[in-house]
Amino acid sequence: MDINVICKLLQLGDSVVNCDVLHGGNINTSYKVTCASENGENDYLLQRINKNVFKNPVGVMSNIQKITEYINAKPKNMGFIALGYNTCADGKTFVVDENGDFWRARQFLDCVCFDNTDNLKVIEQAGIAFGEFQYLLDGFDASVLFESIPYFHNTVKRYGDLENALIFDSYNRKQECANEIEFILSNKALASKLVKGAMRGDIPMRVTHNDTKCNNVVFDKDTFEALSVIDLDTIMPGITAYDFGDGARSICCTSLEDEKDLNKVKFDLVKFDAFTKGFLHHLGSILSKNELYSLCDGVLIMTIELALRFLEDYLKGDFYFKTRYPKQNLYRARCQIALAKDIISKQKEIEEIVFKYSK
Ligand code: GN1
Ligand code: MG
Repeated sequence: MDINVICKLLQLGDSVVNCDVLHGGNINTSYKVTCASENGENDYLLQRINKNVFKNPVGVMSNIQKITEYINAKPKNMGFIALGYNTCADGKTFVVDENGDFWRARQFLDCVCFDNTDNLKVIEQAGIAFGEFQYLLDGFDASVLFESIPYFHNTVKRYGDLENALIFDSYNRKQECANEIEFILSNKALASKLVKGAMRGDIPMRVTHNDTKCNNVVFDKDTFEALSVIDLDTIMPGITAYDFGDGARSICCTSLEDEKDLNKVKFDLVKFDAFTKGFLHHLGSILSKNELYSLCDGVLIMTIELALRFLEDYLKGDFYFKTRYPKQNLYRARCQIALAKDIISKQKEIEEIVFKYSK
């Protein structure tokens, strides 16, 4: 099925005037399409869902629909919106092509996104966006959601997967990563702390975004105020520390995710202060003491988890994350490890900042 037909089925317009590939996410394939109809031209974000990663795209789209309807039905909170997808004539929010690929589209916002930023206002706004998202979902019945990627942040399962990859070493890459493997394996007990706390019931389950990196927030291009969080594919039951930790490791890092000069990779406490202030702005008032402590652990654990995921993907021949050049996953893993080491040296300050902003 060509793009013209897909856009028509998604009711974006009569014809496609322009189509550009967007490079941003590591998972789905995204395009900016301009479609013409009798009302003029409109821009949309058109995406092909990665079916290798999302085995149940219908479940993913159903989760997104439920969540966005729930948030948008609430009295507007700081102008925050949840972005839903366009519907076809049959009411579905996706089209399936002859290859079994799922396509979806939504309005293309005239806004800005950052892979990385030093602007503290933007960072606080990113914290507000992710915190607010979870705050607005407090009370949502998580049992109606599909698990879009089972065991996504389950570090116990992820260590098992890494250990299997090490046994097979199918691409003969193990030796080259000896130091990285050693660091990750030596942190196994610590990295399992959140999952075990959740399993014991010490940390409550909520509805979490689960992919809170910097470029999954969109900002007003003039005021830099957060407009919305995007990339809602991984919304699932989870614990707050996943979102807080993943956001902190992404947003408070001083470098890009595949920086080669590891001396440039640091955890910036000034950025962390701004991010935490935003994240806990409303959410802080509903979190328990255990949850607040878990946030501090989350920063380190989510960093180690992502290092493990990049490394495992490298060992398995780069089948999961999109890569733009050879060894990118290895560089990504090294970068997260350098960040984790810096986070370990700043644990005390991290705790002080979290408790400063908890009410
Ligand atoms: C992926 O799709 P994107 O680029 O926003 C990944 C996240 C990782 C991130 C690292 C579904 O996010 O878990 O933290 O790359 N998403 C999925 O850059 O695996
Ligand atoms: Mg993304």
